[in-house]
Amino acid sequence: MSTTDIQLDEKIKVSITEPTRWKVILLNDDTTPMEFVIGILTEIFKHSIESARDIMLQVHETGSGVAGTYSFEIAEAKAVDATNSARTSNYPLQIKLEEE
Ligand code: TYC
Repeated sequence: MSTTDIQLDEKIKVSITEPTRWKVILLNDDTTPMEFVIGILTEIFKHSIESARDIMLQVHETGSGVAGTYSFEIAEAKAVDATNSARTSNYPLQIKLEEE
């Protein structure tokens, strides 16, 4: 028995694309308390109190603001967590995902 080495003369083209990132966007409403939104931003989106307050005020004053940017799976999980938390407290907080 003998083994034979075969030389393959092929070029393999590898193309890698970066996975797209998704923005988690908070929308303003008239009911959800400011302190509750700050809590969502610190607990789920891991912002400092100062940064959470800035984002909350941006949403309050302009209608929307970015809580964070993540892979789709993480963005979706955080949006679901935040929405569940709001619904548990009967707040109408709306969140949307937007591709960067
Ligand atoms: N506008 C709300 C209020 O005055 C506060 C608020 C901020 C609500 C951000 C939602 O995503 C939001 N209580």
